[in-house]
Amino acid sequence: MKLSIVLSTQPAQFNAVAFKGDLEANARKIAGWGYDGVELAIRDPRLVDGPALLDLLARHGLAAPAIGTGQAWGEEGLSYTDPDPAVRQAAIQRTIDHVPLAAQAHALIIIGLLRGIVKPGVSHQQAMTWLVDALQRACAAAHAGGVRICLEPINRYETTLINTVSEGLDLIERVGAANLGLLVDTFHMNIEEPVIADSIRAAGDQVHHVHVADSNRWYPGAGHVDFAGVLGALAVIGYDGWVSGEFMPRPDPDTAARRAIKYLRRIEK
Ligand code: LER
Ligand code: MN
Repeated sequence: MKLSIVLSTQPAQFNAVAFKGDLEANARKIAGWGYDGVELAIRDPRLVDGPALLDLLARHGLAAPAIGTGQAWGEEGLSYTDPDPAVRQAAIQRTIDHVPLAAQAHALIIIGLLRGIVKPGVSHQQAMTWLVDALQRACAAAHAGGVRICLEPINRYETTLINTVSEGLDLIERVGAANLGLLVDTFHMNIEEPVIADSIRAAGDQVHHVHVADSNRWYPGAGHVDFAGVLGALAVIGYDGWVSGEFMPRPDPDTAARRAIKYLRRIEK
């Protein structure tokens, strides 16, 4: 199992990111604990020196399998489903801006909360139409760079647009882009899926990336998610992608990261 953990390239409000701040120090620690890579959380790729960042990670033997985009929603309010067309366009453009670094890093681009929420005065149907259109345009741009995009079902308390794996699979079909897949996150699945392992098996080869956090969004092993069942289902579908830790920095970032990898390495056997 290739294990990564979320690393933000800048300060961020999102609470399930354990590592932000000094990149060099964080990369050294993360590599030292045995992680194979980092999932980069990047608000605006135009503000990041991509080659220098990848060079820094390479010096620590770390891959960058995915780029998270949610900070553009959390910090700037960009989304695919905002009633203002300029905001929707900016969200699509922001996704396209991630493509060069994603191509260089061989990373997936994650669409989590950048899809947005159903804003007051907008129907769910209208928001879905905007979402499909945005994903089609983003996927076309990513395809030109050989990059895949993955859409993350997110629990009902954060958005009402695509909460479940089944809704995610329907959306992928509607978008019709070969480079669009799913990111499954065990925290969201614990809230929305009847049986997490069954949903992973149902998604099959559409699972392109995995986020792990326990039921309480602490590190795996701190709650009641059946991670042996999750890893078993990933093995059944022949998943050979990355498993990425996205959990709260509790009791502190270093302890959470160390306990997560220790636990996951123990149960993968
Ligand atoms: C992001 O990966 C996530 O899981 C969401 O809760 C917030 O974007
Ligand atoms: Mn997630």
